[in-house]
Amino acid sequence: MNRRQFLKGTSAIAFYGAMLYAGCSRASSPIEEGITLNEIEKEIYPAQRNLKYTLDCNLTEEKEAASYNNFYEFSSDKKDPSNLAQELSIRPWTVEVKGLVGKPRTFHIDDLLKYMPIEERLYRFRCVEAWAMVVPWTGFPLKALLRKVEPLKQATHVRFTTFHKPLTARGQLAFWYPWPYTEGLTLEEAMNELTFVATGIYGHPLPKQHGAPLRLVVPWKYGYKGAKSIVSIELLDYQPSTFWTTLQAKEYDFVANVNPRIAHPRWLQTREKMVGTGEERLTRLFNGYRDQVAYLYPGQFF
Ligand SMILES: Nc1nc2c(c(=O)[nH]1)N[C@H]1C(S)=C(S)[C@@H](COP(=O)(O)O)O[C@H]1N2
Ligand SMILES: [Mo]
Repeated sequence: MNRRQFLKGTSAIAFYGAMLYAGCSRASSPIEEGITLNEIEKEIYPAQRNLKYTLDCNLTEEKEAASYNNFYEFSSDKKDPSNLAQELSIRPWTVEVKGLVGKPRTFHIDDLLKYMPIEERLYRFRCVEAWAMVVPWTGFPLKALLRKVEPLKQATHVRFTTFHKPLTARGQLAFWYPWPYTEGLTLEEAMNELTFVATGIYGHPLPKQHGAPLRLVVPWKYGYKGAKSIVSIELLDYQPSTFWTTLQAKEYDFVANVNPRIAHPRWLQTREKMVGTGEERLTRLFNGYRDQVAYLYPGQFF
C-alpha cells in the first residue's frame, strides 16, 4: 500500500473505533466528490483523529452543514454561499503573520499543510443565532503557528482578517458593512489548546462555503469569532474593533463566550437547534468546554 492508502486504512480503523466508543455516526460524503485535492492534500486527508476531542453525540450531516452557511462576503442568505463561494480562487493563497512578533512571515497554505501538526477534532459549534452543529474539523492548533513567529512580550491581542475581493465576493459591494471581515481574540485565548485553524472538514479540504482554504474555529465562543478564508493574522497591543463590534457591539460583543444565561437583546440563548435534524438542545456554558477555558476568565462566577 502507498502512504495515503495506509493512512486511510489506519485512520479508518481509528475512526470506526472512535465511533463505537463515542456512539457517533458518520454521514455519507456527497460533498467530497466536488473537491479536488492537490498532491499535498492527498497526503494529509483524511487526517488522524485526535481522540482527546471526540464527542458523545451524532455528527451533523455533511451536506446539511455545507448548505447552511454564514458567509456575508457572498450573501446574507444561508442557502447561497454553497453556490456563490465557488467563485473564490483558493490557490495560490498566502497568510501573513505580522505585527508584534519577532519573526513576521508569510506562509503559503500548502506549506502550512506540510509543516503544521495536522489532525482531526470533533467540536461542537454554536452560532449566536441559536443554531448549532457537531462537525469533524481537520487542521492544527493556532498556537503551533503563533509560536513560529515568536510573539513579543507587549502583544495582548490577535486580529484575523478575511480576503477582500468585491468583484468575486459580491456581498462586499454592500457599502454598509465594514469590509474586510475581521475578528479578534486575546493572545491568551489564541494560545488555548482548543483554538483551531481548520483547513478541512469531514476528512477532506474545506468546501469554499466553510471558509477555504483556512478558517478559525473557537468552539467555546459564538461562531462569528471563526473568521473564514483568512489572509492575515496580526498581533496587537490593544483590543481591535471587528466586523461585528463595528456593526452592533451590543448584540455581537468582542468576547462572545457561549453563555445560556446571557440573552441576546432580541432572543434567548438558553437553547439551540441542531442543523439538519432541527433537534433542540440546552445550550451549555462555554458550549461545553468549561474545563478547558474557565482559567481564561478568572474572577468570573460560573
Ligand atoms: N469571513 C467571514 N467569516 C465568517 C462569517 C462571515 O460572514 N464572513 N460568518 C461567521 C458566522 S456568523 C458563523 S456562524 C460561521 C459559520 O460557519 P459555517 O458556515 O462554516 O458553518 O462563520 C463565521 N465566519
Ligand atoms: Mo453565526
